Amino acid sequence: MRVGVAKRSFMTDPHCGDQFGHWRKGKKITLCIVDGLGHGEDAEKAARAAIEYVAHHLSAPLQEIFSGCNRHIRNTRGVAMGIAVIDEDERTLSYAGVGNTRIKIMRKTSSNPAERETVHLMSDHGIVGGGYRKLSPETLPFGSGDLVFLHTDGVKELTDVSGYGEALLSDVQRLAEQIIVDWGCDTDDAAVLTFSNRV
Ligand SMILES: [Mn+2]
Repeated sequence: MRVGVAKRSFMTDPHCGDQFGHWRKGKKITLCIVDGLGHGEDAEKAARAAIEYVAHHLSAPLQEIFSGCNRHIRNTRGVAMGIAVIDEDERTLSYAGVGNTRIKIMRKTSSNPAERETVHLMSDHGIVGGGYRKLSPETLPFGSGDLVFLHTDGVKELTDVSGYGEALLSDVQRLAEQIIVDWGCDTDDAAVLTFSNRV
């Protein structure tokens, strides 16, 4: 898979409340980022419970994954969670999120394939495990050469990789590590997951 991941714990704590998962099932790729509330052991417990739930429900629609996970981890302190599902047949990316995890999509523009435009999608308010009012999944075209990254709020919202150059952008593992170095906050756990749609 063309996935890169990087994370860093607050104060180099052995426990990290930020976790991620990525899975392929047939022509569908699921990318998930989770931020357990706060940090430390209980945050990690909540985040791991959420990832495990998602891993066992990859075929379910996003609405069901979120509502099922919300019930399943209600005895934890809860998490923010974002999930992107890439459908290789349809050439689409669908996203839904609850809480303050973020997603950025960098798509090649049709007018100039050397250029990329950045698209942000919104997450809904709430806490998975603590309740949320609504979930608003969105789907958009996601073609060859497009990039996506999901990150927690331990990575600055204003993260801008447009200056990184094609060599770094095409090496998703290095890209993930560089994002943590350049845009990670020292005040919280930080995690990023990058995916490149190279075909
Ligand atoms: Mn956080």
